[in-house]
Formats: sequence, structure tokens, C-alpha cells
Amino acid sequence: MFTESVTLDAPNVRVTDDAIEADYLYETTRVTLDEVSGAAVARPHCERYTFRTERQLPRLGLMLVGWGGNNGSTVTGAVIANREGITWRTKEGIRRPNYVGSLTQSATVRLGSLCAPDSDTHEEDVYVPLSSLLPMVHPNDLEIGGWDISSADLAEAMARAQVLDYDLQRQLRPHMARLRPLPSVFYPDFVAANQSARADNLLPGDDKQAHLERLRADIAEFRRARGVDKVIVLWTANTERFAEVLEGVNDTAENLLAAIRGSHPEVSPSTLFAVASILEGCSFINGSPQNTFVPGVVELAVQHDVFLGGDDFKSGQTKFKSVLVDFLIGAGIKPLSIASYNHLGNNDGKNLSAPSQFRSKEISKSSVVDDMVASNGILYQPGERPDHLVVIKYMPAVGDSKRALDEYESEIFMGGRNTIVVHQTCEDSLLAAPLILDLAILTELAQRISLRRDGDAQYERFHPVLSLLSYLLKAPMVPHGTPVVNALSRQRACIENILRACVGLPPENDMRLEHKRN
Ligand code: NAI
Ligand code: DG6
Repeated sequence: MFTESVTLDAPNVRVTDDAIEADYLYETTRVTLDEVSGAAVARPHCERYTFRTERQLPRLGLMLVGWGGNNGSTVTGAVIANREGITWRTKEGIRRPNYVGSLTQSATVRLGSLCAPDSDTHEEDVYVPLSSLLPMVHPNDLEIGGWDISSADLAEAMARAQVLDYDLQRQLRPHMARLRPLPSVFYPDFVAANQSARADNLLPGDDKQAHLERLRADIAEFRRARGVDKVIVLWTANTERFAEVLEGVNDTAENLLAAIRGSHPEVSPSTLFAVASILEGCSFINGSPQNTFVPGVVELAVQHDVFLGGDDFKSGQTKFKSVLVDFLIGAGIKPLSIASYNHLGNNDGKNLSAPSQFRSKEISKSSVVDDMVASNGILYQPGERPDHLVVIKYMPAVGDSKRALDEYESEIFMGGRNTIVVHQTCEDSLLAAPLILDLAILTELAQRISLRRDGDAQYERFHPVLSLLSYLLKAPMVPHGTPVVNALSRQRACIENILRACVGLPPENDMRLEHKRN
């Protein structure tokens, strides 16, 4: 059964006007290797934590870099349509705005099983909205703004994107025409040459320090003018080429700041935005695949205790891949090859038709099965991996409606073969837009959570590299030296179980012993 809201009856939880404090037993398994035999030695381990979540919701600003792109205009139009309750006609009838595809707005979690009062009988499962576990900002309340190298206002941008239905665009037009992206930094060397034609809204000159100061001032002015308590900056602009990581240039925070002062050519626009955001104390999320987060950026974020999330929205093909390959390898089946082909006709596809921008995407799309392969030493010898091919082609005629074709060839029992072929068609931006909202909402929530281990004097925040967001990103960035998890179900369980911990509930373990006893 489904119910809309949750009330807590937990002795380990204290709810005040300011915060929810939950005492929590964190149980893990610690493994050591036997020095003689090399066998794994497993020991159960528990630690007591207290999670503290501030209850007061801020007025949240979301600044999009690439606001006038397909994702930027689609997410903005969708929020306005939801906020204003705009319905629209299609040939199938009247449509209503929604947040389908958003984890925080449209997904549920199993709270527990329904029990009669004072009884040990467990009946059906009870599901609640994921967003009902903790106070979260609602997307309708977001203040959205941002930058674009194209001067088109958001109404023109929406029309150019050709994503939303015409009758919706028609009604959104007066709202969107008032929204105009701020001028941005454009270093043409980082994106495809074919993007220069739309670059008519640029910060003058090529002094990167001056550009940094201007971006910082933009953020501060947005905060002031819109009266928001917090700002999150999110890159949904074009995919850039990878920046070279150079000793003395972008390898440390100090060197990076000096490189900006010297307008070094390897400082990319996205890195400049990340630095501006960090220096303004704003979390920064990278929705594209390039290495915005060079080591100097990560060090700067740690110094300023600001969250970074990245890289590259995980919307369709890759989400499916991270489920399917997890299923195959988890079932003891050996994927031998993965051929991932797609074509699309939007501006993203146009930009990705250039080799170095395609290469950035190829890297992030290819990394998503690494941990699953490494997890199974029965199927794969050390260093062995499935062949993995990624192809992206620009096909203007299909616009934003991306076509993805994947073939998974696996080895099954006794040398047999299993071939699975998947064909997916969908509007790319309608998959990505809800992820933008989730990334902002979860990042803001993470800013209000702190945790304290028993015996520690102080609460601490999550590490500035916010791996909690992995579910939403193709190539999840994690704190240095910690394992990357790509399997979608594990990434989702991480979010769900952390939210449960914050309200003092045990993690979902799916043992269901209550239904298995005689
Ligand atoms: P788009 O090309 O429609 O939008 C990008 C916008 O960024 C354009 O309006 C462009 O003018 C602007 N731009 C380029 N450089 C800029 C700069 N330096 N400063 C400010 N604005 C700049 O692309 P779309 O479809 O919106 O995708 C955006 C990004 O998200 C791309 O990098 C894409 O690879 C990535 N992405 C998209 C997914 C999807 O499903 N739509 C999924 C995963 C990633
Ligand atoms: C073509 O691959 C364009 C890309 O920007 C993708 O559409 C985007 O990265 C989404 O990829 P996926 O694999 O998450 O569907």
C-alpha cells in the first residue's frame, strides 16, 4: 500500500524545531587478508553515529551554466509549468505538468510492513514518497537563473530546443521571454568549432582572473536580487574536451588560482565556473563528462568545505547499462562485449560530433561497468574486461529524440552465448531535466545533514566530493581512494538508506525474515 506521509515513533530520534537527531547503529563487515593463506577474514563491525538534519528549508537558487540549452530551457519551462499549473493540449488530449523521472519527486521507498497494533503479524508493505522521509526543497520553489554564450532568451531557447509540446510552449512564452541568460566565458578551444555560431553573449576579453571575478559577482548578485539563502551552480553547458592536468598549473588549489591569474590556456570555462562557485561557498555540479574537477579544484573545494558533484548526467542508455550488466554479472553470467551506439540531432549531438568532445563522452560512458567486472574474479581474470564500444553520431533529423541501440553478448552455461539487444528512443532533455532537479535538491539536503561518530567531539559534514549523487551521474566522482559504485540499485540503496538513517530507521536489507518463519 501507498501513503503520503510518515510520522516517527522512534525512541532513538529527537525532533526539535531546528533539527532531527537520530542515533544510529552502523553495521558493516571488516575484512582482512590472512597473511599465510591469503584468505579473506571477515569480522562484523558496528559503530554508533548520530545524524543531525536541519529542518529549516532555505530559499534555494539554482544557477545553470548553459541555461539556454535543451536541458536548461526544458527544466526551466517544466518548473514554471508545474508551479503555474499550466495544462496543454496535444492530439492525445489534455496534459498536466508533472515531475515524472525525478527520484525525489516521483519515487517511493518501502517504509516497512503493516502490522496490527500490538501484534507481530506482518501484512503488506507500506510505501511512502522518498521525499517524505526528510524535509526537502520542492522544485516549484527553486529560483532558477544562469549563464549562456547564446543571447537567446529562454522563450527562444525553448523554441530552438524543440522539446516541449507547442501548446505548452505557447503558454510558457510570456514567462520564459522575461528570462535572459547572463553573458558567459567562451574559450572556443574547449568545445566543437561548430558551437561558435551561437556564441553572441560573451564576457569581453581573455583575462581569466577578470572572468572569475565577474562570475563571482554574478553569483553574489543573483543571491541578493532573488533573495535566496543558498545557491547551487550546475554545469549543463556543452561537453568540453578534457583539460590537460599539468604540474604547476592545475594540480593544486594554489597553482590553479595562480594559473587563472596568468590566464593559462588549460583552464577551461567549466573549471573557472567551479572555482567561482567554490569561492562563493556554493556547491558545484558537473552534468557533463569533461574533467572540470582537476586536482586543484578538488583541493580548493576541500579547503572551503564546499560540495562538488559529478560527472555527466546518467539519463538513459547508461542507466540501463548499469542495471543490465549488474544483473548479468550478479547472476554469474559473463558479458563479453557491449556495443553502445546512439544517434541524436540536438545541439549536444552536434557538439559531440567533434573528436575531442566525443572522447570526453566516450570516457564517461565506458567507465560504468568497471566495478561490476572487478567484483567477479570467477568470471574475469585480473585485467580482463568485456570489449566495450561507444559510438555517437549526429543526425539532425531526429532532434532531441535520441536513439540508443545496445548489444550485450555474454557467455552462459557450458560455453553457450546469450545476446541481448536493446533499442531505446526518448527525448534526451526530458530524461536529463528531472536529474538536474534531483541533483540540486539532494545536494541542498546534504548541506543540512551532519553526522557524529560516538566519541567524536563534533559533528562533521559529508566529504566535499559528494558521492551520494552517484545514482544520477555516469562517472561518479568519489573522494580520493574510495571505491566507485556504478551499479544503479546499490547507488539508489545508498541514498535511501542514508535518508532512513537520518530518521533513525534501519537500512532496507530485503531479508524479510518476518515472512519466512514457519
Ligand atoms: P545544449 O547544447 O542544448 O545546451 C548547452 C548550452 O550550453 C548551449 O545553450 C550553449 O550555448 C551553452 N554553452 C556552451 N558553452 C558555454 C559556456 N562556456 N558558458 C555558458 N553556456 C555555454 O546541450 P544539452 O542537451 O542541454 O546538454 C547539456 C550538457 O549535458 C551536454 O554537455 C551534454 O553532454 C550533457 N548531458 C546531457 C544529457 C541528456 O540526456 N540531455 C545526459 C548527460 C549529459
Ligand atoms: C549522446 O550520447 C549524447 C549524450 O549527451 C547522451 O545523450 C547523454 O550523455 C546521455 O547518455 P546516457 O547514456 O546516460 O543515456
